[in-house]
Amino acid sequence: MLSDQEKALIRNIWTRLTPMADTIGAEALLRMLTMYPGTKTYFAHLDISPRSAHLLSHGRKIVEALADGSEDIDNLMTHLAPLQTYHAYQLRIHPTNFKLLSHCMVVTLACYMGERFTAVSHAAMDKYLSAFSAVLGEKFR
Ligand code: HNI
Repeated sequence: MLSDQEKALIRNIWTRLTPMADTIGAEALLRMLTMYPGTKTYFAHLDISPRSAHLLSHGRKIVEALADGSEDIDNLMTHLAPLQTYHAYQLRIHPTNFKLLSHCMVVTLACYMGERFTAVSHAAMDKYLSAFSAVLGEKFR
């Protein structure tokens, strides 16, 4: 469902942003935790104050997983199997939460990329994040 052009765009965005993965990821997380306080229940064991070491390191993991997945968009299902199992069975993250984080990630990208976050990039990123989220949420019962 993503065209080759969109896939290249997504890869390019994540490659460019990986050097600031911790900052971007932590900001997206903080936006989610602030706007949707219910999501805090999943992070009770972490220090979620702005730019805490936990938030930065967790933010980095998220962005790196998104960047990594963008290298293999046609095989997200296989590629994300371990992360899918972890989120569904161990962490038991309700799938609605992936939409919330995806939205906050898009807002964060818009803040950091400014004019480079074009309508075409936005649409492609929406599609990528919803495909990624669909896989992570699929096994939840
Ligand atoms: Ni998520 C752990 C990636 C959405 C709650 N998460 C991870 C890890 C990665 C990751 C990578 C670390 C795995 C490991 O250590 O092996 N998570 C992602 C991605 C998305 C996402 C790419 C969305 C696109 N996670 C969410 C959402 C929530 C969430 C929406 C809850 C609202 N994730 C967690 C929690 C952990 C976690 C909780 C464990 C944190 C810890 O360190 O204990």
